[in-house]
Amino acid sequence: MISQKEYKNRRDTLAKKLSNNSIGIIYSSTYKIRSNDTEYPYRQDSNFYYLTGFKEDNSVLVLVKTKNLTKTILFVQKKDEQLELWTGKRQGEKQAKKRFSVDKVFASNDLKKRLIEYFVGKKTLYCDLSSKDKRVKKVLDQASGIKTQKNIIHYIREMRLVKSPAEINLIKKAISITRDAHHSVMRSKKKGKKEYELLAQIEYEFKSRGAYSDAYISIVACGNNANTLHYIKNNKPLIDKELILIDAGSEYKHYASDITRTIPVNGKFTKAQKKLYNLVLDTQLEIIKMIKPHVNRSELQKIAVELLTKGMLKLGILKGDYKKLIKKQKYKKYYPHGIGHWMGLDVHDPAPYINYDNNEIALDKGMVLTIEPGLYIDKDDKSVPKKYRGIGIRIEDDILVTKKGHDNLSKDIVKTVKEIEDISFNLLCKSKALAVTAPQAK
Ligand SMILES: [Mn+2]
Repeated sequence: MISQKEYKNRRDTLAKKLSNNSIGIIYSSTYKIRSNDTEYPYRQDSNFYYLTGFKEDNSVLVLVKTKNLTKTILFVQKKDEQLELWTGKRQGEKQAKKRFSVDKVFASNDLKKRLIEYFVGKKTLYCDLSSKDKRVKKVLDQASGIKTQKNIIHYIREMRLVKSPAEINLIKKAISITRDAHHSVMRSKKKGKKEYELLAQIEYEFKSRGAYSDAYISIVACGNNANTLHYIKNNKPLIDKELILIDAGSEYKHYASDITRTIPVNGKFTKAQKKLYNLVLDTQLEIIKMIKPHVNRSELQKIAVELLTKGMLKLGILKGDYKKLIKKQKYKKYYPHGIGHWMGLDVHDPAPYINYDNNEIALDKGMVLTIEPGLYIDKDDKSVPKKYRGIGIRIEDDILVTKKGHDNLSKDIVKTVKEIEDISFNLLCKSKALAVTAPQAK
């Protein structure tokens, strides 16, 4: 749980970054249409949620800063018995004022009228200038008298880089739910099923353990399908003796987890699969070992590239001179993506990677990132020994940077060849760390 005090502190921190005589406006997200008049499930905007903890749509946070005094105003949907009958209870102004420690709460309908008053004498308007939201365009028109416009999202993203203990707890909870889902799939019989049946199982495990949603569209990719990096069709049969790449993470109270495991359909790796798998795993373990404050993400990528290239040379996947292969980026055909990304309220957390001087932001205590090396060998790649073709492997964990090093938050999700084979044949049931916890309501 994130306390109201923490949300207030965040608003105070943001207000300090704004110039005097300015106004900042942050909108909730809107419903997105799926087809005709049905919508996708509502998900609050991460920046708005970060500053308020308020879940309702059609709401707006306004910061009015005069000299060194900032007033925070939340605009919420009015109570409406008739509409609430259809769409559920709303907080309304009174309740919201009690629960959320902002200075004032007004009805969203009054926003335009109130802004006229707030805009008087203001020199800077802070808004999400990169947004395509119609409401942002409208407010920019209304504020045409304000000289300077700045993107408020930059300031919020900076704040989101380092996670608080309360945020880390929610991420840990999301990961523990994800762990149980991956373990459940590892334990179950997969031969004869379709990819989407495993997806259904994962979604069932997420929801029955209190994660309302997944953090992104899960990938369940058997065999060569794993070589499509964002494979989300998930509709092919699971074929005996092939591997399944499963990239799936739950979202818990708006916080993401992002985990990939690659497991055999029949529970046992072939010799060739094992060799490729261990190359990716050894690389991942080496990279995780390097994580501590002051290390750059680009250093992690550099070492990953070196280790994977060396390994691929050994297996005969790449041929030639090691230095030339690195220089010519020959690894890119088989390892085309980055080593990882920030994670938090969004699975790809939009916190910055470079600072204002264009220098890379080094790792520091409280940052959370994924480490996810992979190797993808297309089934038709004739330059590679036949036994390795049609195999795609990625192994991904979520890592917290600590004062002296790191904490792999997903360390108890099984990962070695032996562990995966053992859990597949139910040989790991007794281990406490691996026990699937009983489903819980919330
Ligand atoms: Mn990821």
